[in-house]
Amino acid sequence: MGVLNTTPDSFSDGGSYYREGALNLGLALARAEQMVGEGAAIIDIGGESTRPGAAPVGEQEELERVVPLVEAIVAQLDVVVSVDTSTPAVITAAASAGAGMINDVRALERPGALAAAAATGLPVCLMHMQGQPQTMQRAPHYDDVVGEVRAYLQQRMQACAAAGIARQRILLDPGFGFGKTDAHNLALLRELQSLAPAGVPLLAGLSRKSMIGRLLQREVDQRLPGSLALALLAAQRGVRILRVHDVAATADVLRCLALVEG
Ligand code: 8Y7
Repeated sequence: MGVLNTTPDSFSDGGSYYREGALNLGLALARAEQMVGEGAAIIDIGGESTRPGAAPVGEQEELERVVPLVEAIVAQLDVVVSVDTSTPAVITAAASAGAGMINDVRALERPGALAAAAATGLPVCLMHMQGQPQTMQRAPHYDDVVGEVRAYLQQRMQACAAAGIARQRILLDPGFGFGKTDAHNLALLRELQSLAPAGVPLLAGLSRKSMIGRLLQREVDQRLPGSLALALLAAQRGVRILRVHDVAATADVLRCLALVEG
């Protein structure tokens, strides 16, 4: 899964596709096409920055960022478009525009999101987050991070089942860096295999994250080796979809793994 950030303030590629204050569809589409050529099977589009401390975005602005780009990618490229959103109106509009998956860092907890996602019939990724993006990294605390994340994901799967979202449509994600210290992230990485019930695929986002910055003392443009190492570890521990910025490099790593494992 290649990340295509349409927000002007993303930590890694913020504003790359903006010209004179407006999202440039051609630039964003070219980047999506490049990632598909490098091996991405899914393109994840987000219109609301979820990085720590990010300002919330209005529904109309999120719709205006996301919908035209979903339409353009679906029309031009043979790839599944995932929409990173928590907003019911965006879930509905993205599905109408041809999106193939919903990626919600709030695990469909916003009022109306479960019903909106159920009505689309699309697969959904449920991610764990402690707290809210503005404050989640202030003092994350768990008694048992692995047990609590596993229980939360289980509980959200049950909420989905009650709303009519079948288990076959669900992906789970521990949410690295979302209300977690480095120790929490490392514990979750060690125990990845135990987080999802059998048959429910795991998705993980580790690419360029600040935990790599802190653990290795690397600025955001120096985090590729750390990102690749964690991608490989995650894949070996059963993660089926990796959300990454560096598609070509990650694809090489996964190809090596596949060759060794036969
Ligand atoms: C994740 C994510 C982000 C992640 C899923 C970043 C939108 C922050 N991270 N979605 N989104 N999992 N499912 O560092 O880890 O890219 S945004």
